[in-house]
Amino acid sequence: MDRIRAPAVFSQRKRKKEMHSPNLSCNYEIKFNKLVIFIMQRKMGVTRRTFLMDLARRKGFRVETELSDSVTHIVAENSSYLEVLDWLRGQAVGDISRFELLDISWFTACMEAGRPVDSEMKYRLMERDGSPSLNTPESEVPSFIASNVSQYSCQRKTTLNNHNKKFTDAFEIMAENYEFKENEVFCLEFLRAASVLKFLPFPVTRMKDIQGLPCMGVQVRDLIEEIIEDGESSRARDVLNDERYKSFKQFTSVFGVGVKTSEKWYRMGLRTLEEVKALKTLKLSKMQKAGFLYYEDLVSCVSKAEADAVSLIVKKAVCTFRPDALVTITGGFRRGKKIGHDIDFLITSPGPREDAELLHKVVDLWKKQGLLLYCDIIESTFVKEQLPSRQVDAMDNFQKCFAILKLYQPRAENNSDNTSKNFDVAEVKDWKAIRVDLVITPFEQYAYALVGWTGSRQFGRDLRRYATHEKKMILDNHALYDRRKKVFLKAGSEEEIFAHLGLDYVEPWERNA
Ligand code: DCT
Ligand code: MG
Repeated sequence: MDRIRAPAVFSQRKRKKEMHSPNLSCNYEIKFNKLVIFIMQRKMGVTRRTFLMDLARRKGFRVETELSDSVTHIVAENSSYLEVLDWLRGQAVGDISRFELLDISWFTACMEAGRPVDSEMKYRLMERDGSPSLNTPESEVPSFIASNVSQYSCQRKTTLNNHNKKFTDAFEIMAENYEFKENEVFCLEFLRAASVLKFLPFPVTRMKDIQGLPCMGVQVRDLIEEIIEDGESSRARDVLNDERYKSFKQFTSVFGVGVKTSEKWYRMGLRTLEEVKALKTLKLSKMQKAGFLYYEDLVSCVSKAEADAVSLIVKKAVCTFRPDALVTITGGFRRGKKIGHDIDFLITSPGPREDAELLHKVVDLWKKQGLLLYCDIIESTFVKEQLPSRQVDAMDNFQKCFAILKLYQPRAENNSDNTSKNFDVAEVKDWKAIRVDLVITPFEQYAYALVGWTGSRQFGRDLRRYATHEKKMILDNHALYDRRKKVFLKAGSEEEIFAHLGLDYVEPWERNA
């Protein structure tokens, strides 16, 4: 329904606009008479479409605002052949076969050339992608159509089977460097590109393989080209050798140290963690002190087996006080990862209100049991009926606890005749410090919290972006708000949330965007 309605709404608005700015469509000389272009607004938006239409007109192309009888070429972005057909059928334009259906990459090539380029196979929207990579396993070819890949990772199913690690690793280094420089735009550009390549069902071996894919900006393409040609990226290598990057990487590896603190330390002339530790006058927060104290344990990743063991500890403690509580492991482990930097848990119990004391009771129990190495409880700041946050990376308002737990590790079986070595055994540290996040959610917000805390971060960002830009809704870890209808949409399961957004359900292990 929306698909059909959107262009009509647009054309009215557009008509009004054109009345006030006549040269937008009329005043350029038409150089190329043989083709008449129509650009679909679907998945493109009004602003970009207006810009592209004007660009083409300035270059002498004939571009129609409406889908008139004279149109010969239809250009679509991020849309598959079937989606375009579906839309066309709703337009009642008669014989559809008279149109050339083309991807935006054809249009871009025309603009670059300053003249119409042949509508070769690679630009045409077809039921099947005509130019799969040579390396593409046969079985995976039919399901992959470049122009079908959505710019939103919540419309892509991304498992942990990454065929393009050498590219995505380089992108993530670049993104991290931009994060350290607090350049969010470039950081996100590389994270989005990494996410698209993680989704590809084949390894990229030539530039043609990325044709038609979203999120492939100039910087990204340069890096891909370099890696294809040289096997690695000199720009990513330069970042790895950069003094500032190296210091920030070390500093932020400490629990409680973020970009702001790293910046401060770097400006003070500090470069390594040894230098930070040696500076006895430096004021550290309670969190950072714990970060240094358990540094070795915390930088070594948490395994799935350790996550399962901690899960038992958490469930046991929570159920001591609330036997009906639901404790769910979220984060990377719920997405099927075998290692993580921490373990994330969501805790809820049926009933109209959450139990604000539960977290305190659990933590006190661990203190008594000698299992709690560090804990910072943040109380809930959620206000009933508050609109979801529009900030894509905003922290949610749940009551939560950032903790470090002591996980006793099964000691390797010693020989039974080892009694004389009791002294040595006592010296051996038989536990590991593990970072644990506990989040308490009211029962009716649980599904939203689960989607948010399952991640990946990129998947969550894109879900929120999709809700805002495609659905006029606002999504956060607490709720989904429909701005048109001015109502909160309730959901008792993750499936219902995807359905509210009009999205196919994506399983947790397919959210590794
Ligand atoms: N998250 C969130 N709000 C926060 C922090 C995190 O919604 N304030 C979401 C994003 C991903 C998920 O929770 C888990 O976060 P992390 O533990 O940082 O990520 P991860 O995917 O579990 O990765 P890792 O294996 O490194 O822990
Ligand atoms: Mg995690």
